[in-house]
Amino acid sequence: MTEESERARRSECESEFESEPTTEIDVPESHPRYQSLLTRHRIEHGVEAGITSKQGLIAQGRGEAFDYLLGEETIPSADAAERAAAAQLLLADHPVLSVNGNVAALVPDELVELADAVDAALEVNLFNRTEARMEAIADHLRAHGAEDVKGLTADARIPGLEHERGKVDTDGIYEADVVLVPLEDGDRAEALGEMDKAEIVIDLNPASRSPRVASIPIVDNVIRAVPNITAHARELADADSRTLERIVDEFDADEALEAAEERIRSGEF
Ligand code: PTJ
Repeated sequence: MTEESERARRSECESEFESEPTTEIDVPESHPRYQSLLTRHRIEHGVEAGITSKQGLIAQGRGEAFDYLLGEETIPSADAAERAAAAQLLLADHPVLSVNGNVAALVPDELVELADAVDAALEVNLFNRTEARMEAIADHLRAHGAEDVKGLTADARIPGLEHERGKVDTDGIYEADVVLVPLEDGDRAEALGEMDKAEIVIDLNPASRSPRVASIPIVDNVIRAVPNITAHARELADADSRTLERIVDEFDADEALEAAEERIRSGEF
């Protein structure tokens, strides 16, 4: 396939992706696996549209297994983490939401809404970075209402990170004081921590390195976590900074990770 025909194929898939309601799958909403099938459907379309990497399919499968064991619901410790994340984002001077190929396919509207609620920037940052995917994701976010999408300039590097995730924008992740990182691979989470940034990580696996190094680990599906952080942020919009700081200080990251692991191991819902 020539580069031109590949571009035409992707553009066809992308417009199909935009025009097709993401809830339109061939199973009724009453199906017990409806949410999980809808998520798969979105990821599959993300790959076809050149947004999600093929590795994103594997990551989704890993996530699904943990979500199944968590009961596919936001457990109380995750809700507390989502509230602390909202408070931390509202307190930030320069918050940035990092976007990869999985979250762009799964929660584009919800990311734009969260960015709006906490006045954060959106920055595309990919592990499997190609210019075509960077542009496809930025276009996709704009089609979902994002006004300013960062990540394409890539004029700064995260110190100590050799791979493509180290490429960031100076006025984005590089200068951010708080970064929300949904679905990460670990290395960058550690490197961002070393830059003294407060880091909020969403990952369904509580044993994964990225939630373990996060200031606020959220063990929940991005599909539930992102809109719930927005709901908390809207509810806390008029809170004063002392109240927000108290919410952040009272959150205990180790306790939240232990509670999630306990839920997964015990299987008690
Ligand atoms: O788009 P790119 O190029 O930046 O690549 C993104 C992926 C996700 C492919 C890349 O970061 C990767 O390979 O990640 P890993 O190492 O597979 O880790 C993904 C983590 O996210 C795993 O711990 C999964 O359990 C978790 N996960 C998967 N789906 C979800 C999830 N966590 C929350 N919500 C999900 N829907």
